[in-house]
Amino acid sequence: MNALILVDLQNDFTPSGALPVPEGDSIVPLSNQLQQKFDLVVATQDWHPSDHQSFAIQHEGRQPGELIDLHGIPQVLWPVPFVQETEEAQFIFNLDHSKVKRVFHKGQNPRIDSYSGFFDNDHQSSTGMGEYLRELEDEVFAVGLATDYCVHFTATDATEIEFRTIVISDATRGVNLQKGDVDRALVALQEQEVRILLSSELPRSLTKI
Ligand code: VGL
Repeated sequence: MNALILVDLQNDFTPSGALPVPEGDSIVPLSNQLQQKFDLVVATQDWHPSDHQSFAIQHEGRQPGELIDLHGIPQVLWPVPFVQETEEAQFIFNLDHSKVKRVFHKGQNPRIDSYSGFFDNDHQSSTGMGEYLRELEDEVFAVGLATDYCVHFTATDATEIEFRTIVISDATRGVNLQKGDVDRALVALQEQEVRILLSSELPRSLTKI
């Protein structure tokens, strides 16, 4: 059986958001369409407290895009995206979420980021998504934002905890803070035995993939 994970399809990634991803909102219609093929659809949302330490503004003299050591873990500093309960943290307005069975919030601990939908970046706390999916499915597909951060980390963790993992690459878009980040993320995923497919390569029935 298979599940689709919609990764962080949230307003702050759209062109008017705090962390616009080039063409971030363009994948919403495809993400809507793909949901129809799946037995189960779940979603993740970044859900930061307003003083989250991944925000550059929390570190005097620092700018978004800089890399720091945050309690022993490398951390890119960001503007102020995905503050919990705000409109900017909600699903992108035209995302159909009527099939979404569960939404897993991440990044709620102000001291540590959570790019993955499964665990915080130190792998100490789980969102519960792995346990939830494990009871129901053994194969997971990921779409969403951003290819080079949350999709990458979510798919890496999925394969590490032994789901068969597929990223549908045309239903993702990346930040590309450094040119080539998206391509490097996709290569790294393949090296971790994550399959990268285009939506056009998906069979009509997903049970045989
Ligand atoms: C993300 C950068 C910062 C993501 C979240 O969802 O991919 N990227 N925060």
